[in-house]
Amino acid sequence: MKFVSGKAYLGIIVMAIVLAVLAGLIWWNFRASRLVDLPSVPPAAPPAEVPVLEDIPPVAAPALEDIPLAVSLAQKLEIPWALAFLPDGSIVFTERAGRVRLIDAREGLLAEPLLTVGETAHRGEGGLLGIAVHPDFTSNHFIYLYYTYQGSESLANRVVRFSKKDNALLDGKTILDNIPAAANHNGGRIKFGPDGMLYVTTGDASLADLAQDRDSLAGKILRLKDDGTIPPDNPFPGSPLYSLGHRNPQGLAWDSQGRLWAVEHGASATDELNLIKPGHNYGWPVIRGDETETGLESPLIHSGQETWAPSGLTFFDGTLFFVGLRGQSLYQAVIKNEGVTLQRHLDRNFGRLRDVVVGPDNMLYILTSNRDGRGLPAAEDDQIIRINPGKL
Ligand SMILES: [Ca+2]
Repeated sequence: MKFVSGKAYLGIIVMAIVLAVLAGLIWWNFRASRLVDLPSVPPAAPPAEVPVLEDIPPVAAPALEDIPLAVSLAQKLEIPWALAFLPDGSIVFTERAGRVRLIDAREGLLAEPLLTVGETAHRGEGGLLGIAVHPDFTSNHFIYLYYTYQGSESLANRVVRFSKKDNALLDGKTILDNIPAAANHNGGRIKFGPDGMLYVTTGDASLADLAQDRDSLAGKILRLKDDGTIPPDNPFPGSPLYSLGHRNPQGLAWDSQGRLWAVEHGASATDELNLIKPGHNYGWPVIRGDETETGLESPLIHSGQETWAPSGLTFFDGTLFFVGLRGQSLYQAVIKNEGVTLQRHLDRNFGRLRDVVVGPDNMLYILTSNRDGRGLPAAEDDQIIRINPGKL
């Protein structure tokens, strides 16, 4: 067509304008919907409270005065019992009903447990208790648990080794079994020592005399290789026993000299802090408090008529820290040549406390135990709380 009438030309221009406006509207609508689709708040930053090991400068000099005394890292947990750090700064912890959970160094607390131990017998003080991370976790991915289960004839405790793969614990292998159990006095703390051996605390299972019986695993501190076999240099050849005469020890820690310390629940009071020597007998139920007897070790300090109900124990900056359930405090035991002085921190600030661990950031991590049937839980309980020891 050679000729376009003025009217038709005008029509084309109007059509072009309409199309352009429509295209603009569609583009604007597209842009608008993209904007609407973006998160209204920035993506959740990795929780600053959980440090990532590699992010910590080699000569870590945290400005302690800039870090609050207490930061809650996780809330509404169900009776957390023990926690341990993975090499990347993540935290693994147990909940007594049978769950192993993870606070990922970048993603925070995962809703799904790494593992639910279906056979956990969560009765009285029993249940899923201790957790330990193998010193060579980076290469073997081993995580160890201590838990109560219903055996064929009675309750028993066992230590089981798992392999962590992605966000699961797999391939459970029992490495120590038939530890006497009961509703009360199950021990349950497991930790690797500086010698690479796995140390296990057991309670007397409410049968006090078992603590003096060298053929019973009850009322002892045990020492095992990482596969559960007995180290050749144990004090009693062929036996996993490292020390005996314990009532209900639930805290283990090594000081800077490599010495092993333990705390245990006394009978109604006289809770104990002991320096553990291989093959020694810590006296339960023969002696208690200040009593002495040849061949038996008296505690370095005990709580007298008070009750600490001590559980987790850790060594930090030249002193021992342990937490108390009934005592509802973080206790600091300063060891000097002439003896031990005890200081009390966080007195009833967070209720009952079950474990304390030093993190890779030189902060203390504590677990509350207010939902264990003996506390007065707040809405946020139970919690994992990071404590700045510089502000105690
Ligand atoms: Ca004792």
